[in-house]
Amino acid sequence: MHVIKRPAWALPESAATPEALAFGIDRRRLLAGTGAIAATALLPGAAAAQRIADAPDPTASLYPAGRNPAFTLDRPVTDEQVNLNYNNFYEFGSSKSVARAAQALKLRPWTIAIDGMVEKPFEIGIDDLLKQVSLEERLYRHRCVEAWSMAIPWTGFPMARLVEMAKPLGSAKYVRMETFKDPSVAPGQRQTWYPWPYVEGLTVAEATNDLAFLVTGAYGKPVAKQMGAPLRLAVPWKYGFKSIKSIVRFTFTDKQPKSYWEALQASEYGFWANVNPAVAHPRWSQASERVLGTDERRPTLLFNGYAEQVAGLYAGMEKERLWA
Ligand SMILES: Nc1nc2c(c(=O)[nH]1)N[C@H]1C(S)=C(S)[C@@H](COP(=O)(O)O)O[C@H]1N2
Ligand SMILES: [Mo]
Repeated sequence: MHVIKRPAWALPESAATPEALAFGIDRRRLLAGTGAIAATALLPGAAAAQRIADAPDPTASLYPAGRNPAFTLDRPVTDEQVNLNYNNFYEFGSSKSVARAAQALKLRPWTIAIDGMVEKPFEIGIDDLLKQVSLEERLYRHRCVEAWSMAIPWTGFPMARLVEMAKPLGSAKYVRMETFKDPSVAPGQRQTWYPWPYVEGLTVAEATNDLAFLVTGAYGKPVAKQMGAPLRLAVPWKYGFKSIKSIVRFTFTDKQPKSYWEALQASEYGFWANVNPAVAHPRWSQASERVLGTDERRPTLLFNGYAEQVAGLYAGMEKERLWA
């Protein structure tokens, strides 16, 4: 048998995946990278999905938006092709190769409900929402709990702006967010043992922190379906699973929301899920990360390098389970 000696952090990728919980993954396709994707994109199914789902995007002229220079990176932006072809989006399958399946998602009409403990619940279409906010580009790091990372030029608007529009009551402490649910377009949602729809949550204090960003675009254009179009979250100081995709509902509540991964495996995934290299996941170290699109492995930083902006949110909470 061929045995490779590795340093302790160099776990086989299969050990470091939440989906390794119970389900098989097609690692070969994942590792084959963009070449394999280019080949699969030629399959007739992909072309058909494109034709059915794609009307011209009415917001295309909003891109590229000006870059906010306050958000800088300590590493190069990840190649767009890497980001477009290596995705976590369980609605479309549990492998990283969901780009093609995700093209079946229909982006218009796209209605977002804002409800719960707010002055007056309402619904708003994505295009009307976009008329009420101003878009900017921010360079953010992204650290998946599986110990890989990327750096992305997101376009969007501060989540604080949405909270302001929602007018939450003083008693609302959390924002619960929900992804669309439509098993007719999302084959993963036909797997009824998963707790659909995908749910995530933040405290209102976290949601109004300047770093919490609602994403509508990436790489200078509307965000791709497989990356969570038409509206996703980016909370870069938390593990990637907090950054919920394709959001249709924001509910203000005084009850801590139970997120999708927590519902599946509470012993491994909690509510706070802040990045901390010193606290290992029960099945692997979080000390370092594999930088996608490179051969590099980097040490992971506390709060993914954003401690200065967010550490204050957790003052006096030492007894809470702050790290996933
Ligand atoms: N609705 C939904 N949102 C989701 C997920 C998902 O499976 N479904 N996966 C999460 C995880 S684990 C990560 S790492 C990021 C991946 O985003 P990306 O594919 O754009 O890199 O999306 C997050 N948001
Ligand atoms: Mo993730």
